[in-house]
Amino acid sequence: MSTDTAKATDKNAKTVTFPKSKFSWLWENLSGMRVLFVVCLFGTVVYNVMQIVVPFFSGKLVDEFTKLGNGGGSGDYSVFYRLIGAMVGLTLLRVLIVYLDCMGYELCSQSALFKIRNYLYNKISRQDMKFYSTYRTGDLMTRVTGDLDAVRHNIAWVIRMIVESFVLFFSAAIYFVIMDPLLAFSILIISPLIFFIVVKFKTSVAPKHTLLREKLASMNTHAQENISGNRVVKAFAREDYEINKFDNANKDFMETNIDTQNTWLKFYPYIETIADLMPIILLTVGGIFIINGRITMGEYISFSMLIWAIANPMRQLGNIMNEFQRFNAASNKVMEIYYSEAEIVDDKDAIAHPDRFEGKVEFDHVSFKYEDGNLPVLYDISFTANPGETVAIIGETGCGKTSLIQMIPRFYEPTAGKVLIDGIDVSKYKLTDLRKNIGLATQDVLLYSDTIEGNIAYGVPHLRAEEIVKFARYSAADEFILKMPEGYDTIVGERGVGLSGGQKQRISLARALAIKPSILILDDTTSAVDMETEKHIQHSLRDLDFNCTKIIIAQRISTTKFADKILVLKDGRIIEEGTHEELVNAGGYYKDLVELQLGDSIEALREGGVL
Ligand code: DUT
Ligand code: MG
Repeated sequence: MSTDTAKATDKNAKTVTFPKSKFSWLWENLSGMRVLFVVCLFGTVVYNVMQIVVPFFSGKLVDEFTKLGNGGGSGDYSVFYRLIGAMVGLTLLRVLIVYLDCMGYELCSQSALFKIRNYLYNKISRQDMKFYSTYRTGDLMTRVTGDLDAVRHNIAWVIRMIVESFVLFFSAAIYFVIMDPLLAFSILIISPLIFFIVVKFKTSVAPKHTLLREKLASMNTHAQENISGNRVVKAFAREDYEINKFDNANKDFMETNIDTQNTWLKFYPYIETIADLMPIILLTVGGIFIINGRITMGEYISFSMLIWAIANPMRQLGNIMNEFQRFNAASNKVMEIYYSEAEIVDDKDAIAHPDRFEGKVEFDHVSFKYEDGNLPVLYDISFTANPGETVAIIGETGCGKTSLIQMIPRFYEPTAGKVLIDGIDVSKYKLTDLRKNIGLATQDVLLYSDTIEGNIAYGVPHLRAEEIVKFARYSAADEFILKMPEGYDTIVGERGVGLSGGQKQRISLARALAIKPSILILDDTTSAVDMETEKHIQHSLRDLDFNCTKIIIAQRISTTKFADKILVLKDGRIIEEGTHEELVNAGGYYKDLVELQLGDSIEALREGGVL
């Protein structure tokens, strides 16, 4: 990790570079709490130095006690009591400092957690389509929960432990050196060995933490996909398969967890042996020094009471290193999102357009290819939808219809050519102004776990009740909504569970209409409604009480029939363009489609005994 940039290597060995090192990133997010954090660090130094002082007093106490015991010749009871008082006082003060210190760290870490989590959520919400097709939901959820908690833990515990270990070790070492350099030297000479072992441990455990983090994300993704896709699971009676899949992911995670924790066990015996050697050296060398009269009994007791302050930080190093590597792996994941930038953003001098658009939509030689796709999806598309016109797009599945309309609100950008609204390239408008003017009913409907009213008014939160009803009528939804137990106040379940496909489509249409868009885009929005309802919707769309250009993707001739212009798309190219009559007369793909669909209807009527 360099000082100004931090590099992270993910499982695909792709190196991600962040603009800041991990610690300056943490520092940035401790804003408002920095003074408290520094005070806490200082507190950690203080209470650990105090730990060293207690054995010092104990040593003095023993020496005083010995003098008193030897007939009290040179001993002084007042010194003795003062020493006891100082020890008790110091211990109580230390406990108080530790208590306040822990609270301080907790406060700092929670504040940073809150800040980063909000920032991440904001970042994720403002990302573009490419981001959402790159990251899986379960993985993103892991980043804002588990990973972020490892970051919090680093502030609240790991940093404290690092400071604690260093302060304890070095203050005890300094104390030892001052008391008796030779004895200190004979004990400390073996300590560098521990650092070698810990560095080796770090190298071996770091990739395991990265792997562990991946396994956790994978397990969460399994769970999330299984829960949100439960209807499919049930439909195919694949519960056992899904349970098994999760079981494997869970087992995989557990095994990686055990393996990671066991890594320390390989190093632990060496550390423990070295740490245990220290009291033995003290006993031997110290014993000889007492006999020689080089040190007093009290000094020996101070040494032996302090030997833990040298040995324990060494034992702790493994634990700290483990937690630090966990933080390392987790923070890479968090920082990746934290520093991610949406590619589709406002231009430097984006045009503000708070008012309605006239509604002229032009495609000017637009070609498009998904970044991860091999072949272009759209080739040289040019057409114009004039204000108030209805343009219908029809074509076989996978021919590029959805991809085409997604370029109007700039969900994706053309690889060549331009999309213009009112003569201006869509990339020049401010994104919010552009999107607020476009009403979109997507192909796969997503409703929120909210009331029907709340769902319809999603784009205009303070929409009046009668307006909501009006838009529901436009989309032929009013009737079935009124039949529901609580009418417009009925809460729809997650993703609209509890409604039929056609009902969901109609609410989604009402939601798109409610913003009174200057451009309305409907992506197969009436595919699941019956012919009669569709007719009603077509009728309403022609008689909207606001001006609106409509771009309608449809599979049915009944929908395209009244359009001002029909575009027939095939393999990403416009192969036919014109009105219903023109295209029928032209005798191409569209005419075949008309015959096919009418043929089907006639067939259906025959079968029904009507003909
Ligand atoms: N495609 C991608 N990545 C995506 C979405 C689609 O590579 O994220 C491909 C699949 C398909 C082509 O682009 O081969 C066109 O897809 P689109 O969704 O535009 O097709 P459609 O005309 O809307 O099909 P449907 O009628 O099934 O909705
Ligand atoms: Mg589509």
